[in-house]
Amino acid sequence: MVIEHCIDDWPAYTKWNLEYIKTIAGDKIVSLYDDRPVNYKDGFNKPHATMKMSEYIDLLQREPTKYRIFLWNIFKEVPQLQNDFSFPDFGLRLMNKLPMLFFGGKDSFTFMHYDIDLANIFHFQFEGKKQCILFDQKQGKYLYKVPHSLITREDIDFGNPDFKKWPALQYAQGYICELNHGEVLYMPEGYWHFMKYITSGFSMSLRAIARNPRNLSKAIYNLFIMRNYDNLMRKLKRQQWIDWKNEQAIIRTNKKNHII
Ligand SMILES: O=C(O)CCC(=O)C(=O)O
Ligand SMILES: [Fe+2]
Repeated sequence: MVIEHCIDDWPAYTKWNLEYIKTIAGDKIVSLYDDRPVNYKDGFNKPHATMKMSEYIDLLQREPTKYRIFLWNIFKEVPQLQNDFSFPDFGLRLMNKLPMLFFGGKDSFTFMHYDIDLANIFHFQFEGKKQCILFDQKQGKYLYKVPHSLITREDIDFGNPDFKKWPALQYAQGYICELNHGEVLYMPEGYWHFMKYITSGFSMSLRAIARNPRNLSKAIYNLFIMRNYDNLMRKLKRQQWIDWKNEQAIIRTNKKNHII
């Protein structure tokens, strides 16, 4: 699932690093996520802080930080960056309006999740190194997934899982890889993914719409119903709703796997 040497001819392959992004987009204000647990006061997948991009890059270069940029469509703000890469022909129709950048500090991680639109994702690594752990959809029943969400229990450390605390995890069969400069990770539609930044760095995702009709209908459900329902319940039931979902993650996983 890791493709090598596929972007060696892109200008971005040699040009794009943190220093370059700082010179070209340093004055932009960016939204940042950290690893705090979901709180009812936040909307569905909402950021936790903002910073000037130049300050954020200084931080990334200076010290480990939990702050990440998740899904930044930088190309809307700095369109000339689009000249540095092309949309490769992977046999899937890539959505060219939605190239997204992801940044993170050393030791930060992106929680285990699948993408709301169950897209096919091509994840291009520019600066830094990250560890990626992937599971197909069928493994979902072992992962303590939180109902009405796209994530698993946030207190599971997928980089070093505690099988005593989370026994169902030992049945999950997944993939693990390290992604380096210039490499591309292909994540088939609906795959669960967890990413840990081994060093600070950044990457870009290109996506192609789900082709399996079941995945496509799930995407439509997630985008138009699940997300709104979850937001509504946060307003009505507050932290109780979040706590109930987290409890259900355990109850349902145990039940499915006959764990008492
Ligand atoms: O790189 C990351 O932090 C997360 C990437 C991701 O979730 C994605 O490409 O869909
Ligand atoms: Fe993702």
